[in-house]
Amino acid sequence: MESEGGVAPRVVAFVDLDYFFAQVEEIQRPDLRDKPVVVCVYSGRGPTSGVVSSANYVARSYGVRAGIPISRAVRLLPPTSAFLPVRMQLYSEFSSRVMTLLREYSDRLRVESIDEASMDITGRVGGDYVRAETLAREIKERMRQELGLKCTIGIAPNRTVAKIAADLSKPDGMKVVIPSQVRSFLSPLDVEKLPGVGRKLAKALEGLGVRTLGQLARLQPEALEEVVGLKRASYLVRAAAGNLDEIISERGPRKQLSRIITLKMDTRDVDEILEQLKPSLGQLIEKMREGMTMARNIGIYVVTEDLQPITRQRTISGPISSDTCYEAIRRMLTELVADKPTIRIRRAGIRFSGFIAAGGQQTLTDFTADNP
Ligand code: DCP
Ligand code: CA
Ligand code: CA
Repeated sequence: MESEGGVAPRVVAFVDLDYFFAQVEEIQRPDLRDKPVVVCVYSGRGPTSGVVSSANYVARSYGVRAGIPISRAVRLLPPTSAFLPVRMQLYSEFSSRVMTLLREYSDRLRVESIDEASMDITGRVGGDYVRAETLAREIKERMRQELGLKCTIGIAPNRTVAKIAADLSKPDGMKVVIPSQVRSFLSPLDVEKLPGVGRKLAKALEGLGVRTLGQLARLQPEALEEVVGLKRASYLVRAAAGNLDEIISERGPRKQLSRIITLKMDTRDVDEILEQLKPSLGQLIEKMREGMTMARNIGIYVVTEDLQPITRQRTISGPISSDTCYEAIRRMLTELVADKPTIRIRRAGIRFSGFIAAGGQQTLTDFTADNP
């Protein structure tokens, strides 16, 4: 299949597992299958405090969604519904098996998150979109047979379009967008369908009269410069036109995630430091959620007024929440200033490490969030 330039378009498949955590729970307990199933991150504060992590489609028909408070899900759902605590270890093992299966079909595979992967299958199917569709059917069949999992697959000339195609075809779906149909496929879609365009940006675009990807694609990047900067603007315009040609690069699991700040003044006041670190902690936890990874270790990194670096670390023994992390950081800082009576701290940081690989190569058996 040749395009005008004489360069054969690539063939990219994007695989997203349906209602992943809840689906794995259904596989473990077939009696749950026709009931609302809600997988929850309990904060431990009260019997229903915390948020919903994943809901099966029965639960969604009652208005339950990932991210809503558990207490709200309890009010929305009938009493026969199953509320289950997250079991990251289990999902991580399923994810690994999925990625191993997908790797068999890929020239290159990129693990995007615990339940998503993009695959360059150009060579594998000889650039042929009909063969790509057959391959996708085979993947779906084997996932079902060997793992009991349903998934949705989008196929397109690039990763972004393949992801959008998958997003629009959930659950248990499949959508092939051949190169000549990319523009017409994207054009009528709402700008928010583009990965990375949230409510806020969509509102700003609406202010410029841009609601659809077709309108965005026709914009000069300069018109968006004020809103998002020129670099992001030209990225968005190209993405909306279906012209991004991102290389699907394999990448290993993340090793660490950290943020460091310079304090407003040198201090040894733990509460003051914690107050200033709070936004960084929120950002780090958000990042882990986005990547669907979980850390086993949390550490602090401080630089003293005479520029000495000091680190401390501990293992997180329980589900990660901002409360548990905040407490761990408080304890480490309190011990540190107690150990060093003259210390004054100039910079302070937080570091997460020891990530559970989402579909990666290692198996971790000592992650404790699963244990009640
Ligand atoms: N997840 C979470 N909290 C969120 C969003 C997701 O803990 N706010 C977890 C649970 C999900 C998994 O990540 O099962 C994958 O996220 P998806 O957004 O792909 O959601 P699902 O797989 O649950 O549903 P869908 O069928 O819509 O893909
Ligand atoms: Ca999913
Ligand atoms: Ca997903």
